[in-house]
Amino acid sequence: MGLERPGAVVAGGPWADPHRPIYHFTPDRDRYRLNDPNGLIQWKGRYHLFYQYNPHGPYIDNTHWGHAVSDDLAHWEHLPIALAPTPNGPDSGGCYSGCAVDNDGVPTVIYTGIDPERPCLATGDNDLLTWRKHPNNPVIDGPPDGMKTVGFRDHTIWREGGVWYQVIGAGIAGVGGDALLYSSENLLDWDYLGSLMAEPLEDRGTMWECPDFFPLGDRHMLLVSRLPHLMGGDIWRTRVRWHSGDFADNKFAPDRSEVLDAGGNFYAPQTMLDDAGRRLMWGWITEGRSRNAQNIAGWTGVISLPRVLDLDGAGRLTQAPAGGTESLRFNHRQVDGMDLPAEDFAIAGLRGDSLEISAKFAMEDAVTFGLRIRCSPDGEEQTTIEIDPERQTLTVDRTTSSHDPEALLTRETGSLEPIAGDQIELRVFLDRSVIEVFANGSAATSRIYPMRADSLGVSLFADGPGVRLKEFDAWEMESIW
Ligand code: DQQ
Repeated sequence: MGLERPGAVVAGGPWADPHRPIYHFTPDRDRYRLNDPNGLIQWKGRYHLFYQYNPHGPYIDNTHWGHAVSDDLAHWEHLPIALAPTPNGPDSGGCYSGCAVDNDGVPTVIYTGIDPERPCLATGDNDLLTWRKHPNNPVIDGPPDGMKTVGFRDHTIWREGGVWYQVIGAGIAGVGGDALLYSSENLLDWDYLGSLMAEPLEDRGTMWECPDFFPLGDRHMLLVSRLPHLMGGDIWRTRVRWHSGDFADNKFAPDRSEVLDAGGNFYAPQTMLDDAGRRLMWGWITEGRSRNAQNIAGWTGVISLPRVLDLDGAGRLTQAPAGGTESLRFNHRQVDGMDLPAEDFAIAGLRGDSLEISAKFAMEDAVTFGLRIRCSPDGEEQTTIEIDPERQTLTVDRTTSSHDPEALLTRETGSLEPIAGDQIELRVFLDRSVIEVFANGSAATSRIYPMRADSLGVSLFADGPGVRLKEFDAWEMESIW
């Protein structure tokens, strides 16, 4: 039984594409590209999501800021485009990534106008529906005097002691990525204060995209989407890293640094503090199929579910789903507690391409175990979420996810911390081609493109005895549209 290539399947437009998620945010268009989340802000109680957007096709060009709003972090209402390039303006080449702040009641965004890359400012009306670009744009003329850059873009802004601070991502030619710190009294006139970093990091890559800098617990956190190489005109993206450390006298001194997401498709995240005091993060879920397949599908890019960031007792950054999507659940399935047999154990009656799965395991022995999803009955296509207690890793293995030769078929591994009592709590959000996995505070985000219409099964597995399934719940998920 076979589906044809996506090109043939999507004849009815992108919503007919079987790989298009139904409960993750994507724009309401026939042809578009979405990438970074931008300008995240809770305004008058509502969550606003802006995002990098080409409303004309699935490729990066003529970048706008799309806009959507949500009350429950699950359902989104599409709003009119917020920013579009102004011909002959400082953003004529595109409105690249940036952030939003509340300037004493005036919603204000700072973004990168290109080309060249320069910070620009716009203010919104009280409903954030129309935006006015400031006549003084760009608000910073260019990189600091004498600094030769390969990149000078993306912004994070906060206010402290009545002063605004801004960090801009940079790539210093021949040196590497950096985060440049500025201050201002009015968001318009900015003074350069030097690198945010107390000491240069060892492995800086070539450019730091989308820096995000914020306090969390008693630490400061810097998220960086680091570009290591430019390959053949295309960008070879690496994983996002988090750094934690102290921030004093305008210098950040990180003493810990780790990969943010263990999967292969999470990039350019941005955070915001919500009214409840939660540090929420959204990221761009990138593609794992060929450009040709994206062009045929007509769309590219997904926004992740929101995640709550925290620090655990050992100072590790933890991520957990922010919630809201519980209202989408239907067709609840449960499996009673049991010792997992040392073989694949298909869960009868549980099938689907849009599911939430929540499972708790207790480990008596260091045996690798986990879950397989989007399984065809004969196992030709399947994706494995694997926990290795000995190596303390979380892996998404998509080497057999699809028999489409153009789909990314890799195995991605990241670190996983055990919790008290050797228990693992797994939450899996499967949304057609999107998988977001949460396990004990670690996260892994990947894309898969099964081609068979019967690749819908779910099974548990253990490589030997010694794993107890304590709880297992699964639901099918409704569309948010
Ligand atoms: N995407 C934006 C840039 C940013 C990059 C352009 C990261 O501002 O550096 O769409 O994905």
